[in-house]
Amino acid sequence: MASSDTAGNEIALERQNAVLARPMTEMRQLANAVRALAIDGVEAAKSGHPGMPMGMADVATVLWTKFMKFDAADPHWPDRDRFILSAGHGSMLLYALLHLTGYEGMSIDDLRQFRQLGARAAGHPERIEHPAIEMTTGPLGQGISTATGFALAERMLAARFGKGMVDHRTWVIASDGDMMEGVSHEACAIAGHLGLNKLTVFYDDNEISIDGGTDISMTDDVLKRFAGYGWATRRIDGHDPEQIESAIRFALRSRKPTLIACRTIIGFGAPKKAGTPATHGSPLGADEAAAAKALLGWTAPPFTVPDDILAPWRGAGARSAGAHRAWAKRHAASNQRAAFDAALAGDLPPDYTTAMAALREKIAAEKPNIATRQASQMALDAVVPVVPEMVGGSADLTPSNNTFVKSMGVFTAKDHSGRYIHFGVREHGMGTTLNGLALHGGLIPYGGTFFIFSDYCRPAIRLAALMRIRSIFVLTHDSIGLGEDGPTHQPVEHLASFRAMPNVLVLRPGDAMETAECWDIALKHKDGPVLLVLSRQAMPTLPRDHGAENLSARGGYVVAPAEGPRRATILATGSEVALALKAREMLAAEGIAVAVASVPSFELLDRQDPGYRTEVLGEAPRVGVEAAVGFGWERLLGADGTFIGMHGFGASAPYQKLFQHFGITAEAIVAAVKAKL
Ligand SMILES: Cc1ncc(C[n+]2csc(CCOP(=O)(O)OP(=O)(O)O)c2C)c(N)n1
Ligand SMILES: [Mg+2]
Repeated sequence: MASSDTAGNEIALERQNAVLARPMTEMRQLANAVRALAIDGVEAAKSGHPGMPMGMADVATVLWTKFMKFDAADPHWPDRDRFILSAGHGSMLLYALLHLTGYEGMSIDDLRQFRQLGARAAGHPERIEHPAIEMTTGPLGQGISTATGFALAERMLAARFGKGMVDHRTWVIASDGDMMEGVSHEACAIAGHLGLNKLTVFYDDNEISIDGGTDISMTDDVLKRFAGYGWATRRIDGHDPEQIESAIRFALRSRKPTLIACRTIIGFGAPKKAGTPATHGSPLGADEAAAAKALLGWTAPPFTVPDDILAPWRGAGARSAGAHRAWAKRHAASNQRAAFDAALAGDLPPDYTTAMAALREKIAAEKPNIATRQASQMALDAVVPVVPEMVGGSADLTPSNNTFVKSMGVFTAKDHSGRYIHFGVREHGMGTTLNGLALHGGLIPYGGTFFIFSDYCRPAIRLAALMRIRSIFVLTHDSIGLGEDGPTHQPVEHLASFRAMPNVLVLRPGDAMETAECWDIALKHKDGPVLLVLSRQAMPTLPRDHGAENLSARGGYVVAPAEGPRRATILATGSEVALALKAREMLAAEGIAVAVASVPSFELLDRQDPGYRTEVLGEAPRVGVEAAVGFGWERLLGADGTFIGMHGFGASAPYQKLFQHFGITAEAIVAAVKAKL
């Protein structure tokens, strides 16, 4: 802990006394209700983080009672302002605000259940627990960075549907930890570059994190840093309602995103512990809790908000009901109403079905020998023009990821009509922005990078999975098949690691038709992120049924049956399906009949009934082939299966040489099958 702690604490207590010496106002009373509930929730749970809610109560109260546009009666109102508690450890702040403003589903009993099994008031805010929790937060940096996507979504939809339908703001509370996390640098740079002026971040500049004063690890000038990104900045006393108000008015007028650094005292009100890390993540304790309430002038019993304080809070919850009604009238009268509702529902338009069918016919007729990343481009060229909700981008790899469709146009600070985003070399910021776009509603976002750099955006993918949202990741250059760029660029463990992540759909198509099918699956998958894992190198069209059925949607299927009783099954994904087919021919020449199954998705195959699975996997010995590590393949191969793939990192060479070098060849498959007979 920092040696300066005791001195820091004394200074904080002096400041605290100076604030408390000011005459009591209704605004402070309202803020004290937040503080009291935060104290009570954490004391009851005997765990949690009281410091941040107590410190930021004044800022949050001014924002929620005077400025933020929301209607507690309808958390789904599409034109509501979005509020994101990036410092998710301060969850009691959000729960208290939801309760006080009168949202259904956040009663005093819910607050009493804080942090208990099944409680809506979970340890950190979880999107699936309450509709007014815009996103799940807790991993520092994610909230502030996802906010870029929320704010971008608002601009994109306003450009499409007009100000009468879409005109709202994104508000964030972020902490020191949020500022220290790298992803905030990436995403806030994107927000500044794109001039997302309706985004406002309140930085809880309390100079405290867990290990002590922030001076032990942080000398960044946060305001200068944000000014450098193209943000407007202000520094205020976070306990002075007038300064808070004036800073918010400044943000409302700003042509840039705005950072308001709020100097606050963590644990504000606690007579001994205020201003110290002790209030960050532990209950105050009965004595300090009682003393804090006394110091704040709060006399109500625990979990009780006096009527004269609850009434103005409930008034705040209904403050925008008139604006909501006016919006509903405009919405009802709009000739774009049907399109708007369909976009918000996330449904694909009827033209989509036609476009996808035409794409299938084209592939069936042309049987192109192309890389799946190119097949992905074909799919995007076909569907993007008829699905106006689709917005996409790449982390500076557009020509490699094949993610741009000409008719999209590029979104820039000056032109909001574009649907393509140049994220720059910022994979993590891209991931969080995609998540924000998906969370906002009305858009179907995708973003591209090399599969290897999924590592650089993994926390965003994990949060998308946890939140079950529709972010699509286009991940090209999927194996040693990328060749000369070598092992730094060659994923080996990534398929296994994402297959291990709950709620993620990993799709690795093996030809152009499967790629079209995987896009179809991705676009229809509404409840979790999808990873499209695509090759750099070309591969032949598979000799399969090219009818209307999406075979990939079953996760796996028999591409080529055994001619005769099945002696073995070769299972493969992506570029390795072609190798498996070659091995099948070689074996057939020797009179050994084997089936080849393509398995574009382990997860989808897993969901099929046992009868179908047996049809695909067969009862004969199994050989699995994938240019990646075999971890997890035992689920398909069983204890007796043989896996042919990678057993370590790759190398730099032309890719044909690499497949030879690492023994991922038709000959090796033939030998493995024979060894089983
Ligand atoms: C990515 C990530 N790393 C670490 C943590 C654990 N953690 C929770 S809060 C916190 C820092 C607390 O400091 P600050 O962000 O300033 O919050 P305050 O104590 O001021 O409320 C840390 C390291 C986390 N939640 N997320
Ligand atoms: Mg802090």
